[in-house]
Amino acid sequence: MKHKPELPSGIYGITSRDFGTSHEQSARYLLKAGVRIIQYREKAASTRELLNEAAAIRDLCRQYNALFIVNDRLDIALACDADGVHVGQDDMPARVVRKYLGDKIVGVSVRNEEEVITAQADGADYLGAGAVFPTSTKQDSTCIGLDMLGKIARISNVPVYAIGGITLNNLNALKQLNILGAAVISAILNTPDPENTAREFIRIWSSKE
Ligand code: TZP
Ligand code: MG
Repeated sequence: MKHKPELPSGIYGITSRDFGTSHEQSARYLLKAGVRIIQYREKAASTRELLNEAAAIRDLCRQYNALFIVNDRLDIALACDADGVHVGQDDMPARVVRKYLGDKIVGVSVRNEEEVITAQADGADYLGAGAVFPTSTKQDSTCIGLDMLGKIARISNVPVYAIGGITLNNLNALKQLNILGAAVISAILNTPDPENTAREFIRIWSSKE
């Protein structure tokens, strides 16, 4: 059996085409900056387009020795041999994803303690907890706040990445909690120089304070 890769701490990069870069270009910026885990998140493209883009980003991730996760779509992840899949509470249940993914990585979005317990029982390897702060990137997200993020991090047996509204200004507040890292979209990609912004996120995450 292949050894399951270790999840990296720090910044979890998510691609988007909503901010003037393609998915592939967003991945390139993130990888060049040093981000070690990338999620391809696209809600509107055709299956063919998803597969082509996913395969291109998978190649990039391999080049940079980074993990590659596909959002929502088990079939795309399997077809392009991604490292894993990330599912939310309305997606394919994590226990079903686990069945088909074998020992690849399964990530699950959670908003409260009950969802943590279920995700763990379903075989999640990590949790994405949020939205921690208000965000316009995911319109239907519930804002859970720092207290709930802290509770989730305390009870979880698997690593937790915080997500939602995370910026260079609030990143430090997250570091005191027992989380593995922070997933970021707009505060990196919606800036004039995403690569340098991603570098700054990594710098702040890694700094002692
Ligand atoms: N899940 C919860 S909030 C969110 C997702 C995918 C969006 C995060 O985007 P941003 O721009 O970093 O707030
Ligand atoms: Mg989803």
